[in-house]
Amino acid sequence: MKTILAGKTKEVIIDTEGPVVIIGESINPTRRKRLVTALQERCFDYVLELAENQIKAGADVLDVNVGYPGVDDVSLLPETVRVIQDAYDIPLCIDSPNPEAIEAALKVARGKCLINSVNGEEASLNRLLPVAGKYGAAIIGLAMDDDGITHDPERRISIAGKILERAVKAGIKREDVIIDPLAMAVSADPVACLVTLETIRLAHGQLGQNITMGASNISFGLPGRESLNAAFMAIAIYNGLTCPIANPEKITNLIRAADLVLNRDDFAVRFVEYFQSRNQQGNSTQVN
Ligand code: THG
Repeated sequence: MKTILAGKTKEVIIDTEGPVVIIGESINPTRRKRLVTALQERCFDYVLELAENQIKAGADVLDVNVGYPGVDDVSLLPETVRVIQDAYDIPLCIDSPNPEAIEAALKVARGKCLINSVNGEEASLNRLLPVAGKYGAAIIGLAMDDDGITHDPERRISIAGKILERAVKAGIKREDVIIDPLAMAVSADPVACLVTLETIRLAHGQLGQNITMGASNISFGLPGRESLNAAFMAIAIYNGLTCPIANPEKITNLIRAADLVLNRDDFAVRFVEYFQSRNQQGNSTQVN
């Protein structure tokens, strides 16, 4: 199954059987004080720097989140979207808990965006599915609902299935629903990663949809975050994760390797090209 996103002109294909598509996470003010200050001052140079660094590192899509306490995201989210798309031809993942901000951003965005996110709560489905239909956007469906977050992978799958069914009823194509199994900090819950991994396996096998998640969430509060994220990422990809929201500056090496290991990179063409161009950029110490 293929989900197609687009920037001004550039298309990105997320294929359940294909190589991993990276959604860059860094345009997100959570724990990034400098971005909060820049956004408060409407100084977008830093946003563009984050965009460029992620694209250079292998991001195929950019997550755009401008949430900080007191923000007027109904005006700031579309403004940020416009600034990024004026500079880069890349599809965007519009990340906000505020449906009004999402709609305002979709109004100005070019191409085909990904809405981040819809969940199984009635209010969310009723508010956002028509918006997705109207603007022709794909959606991320979070596996949680009015009862909150369950630890049971089967129940997460039934919530994902409900979102899928409701989306299709609202006129959204099945392939335009990307499932988020929910990734949470393993420091707070020892089974958090296992529950997510099992949900991914079931979502891939039973629903057949593309699968995303905020992959760096799992390592909050721990040292060695890169190693932890890498271990989790590799297993998740094997189980069916196809388009993680992650930091490409840290995880692209592992993702290119995982695609090769899983026979999604014939004759290692993409792997070799990636590491050769990294070496030419002077990053040889990092990649050997
Ligand atoms: N699902 C969906 N969307 C999401 C999330 C999800 N959006 C937000 C979040 N979760 C995913 N995005 C991030 C962004 C940054 C970090 C984690 C998740 C992060 N940043 C580092 C930190 O906080 O220390 C700082 C940057 C870095 O390490 O480079 O961890 O679950 N659908």
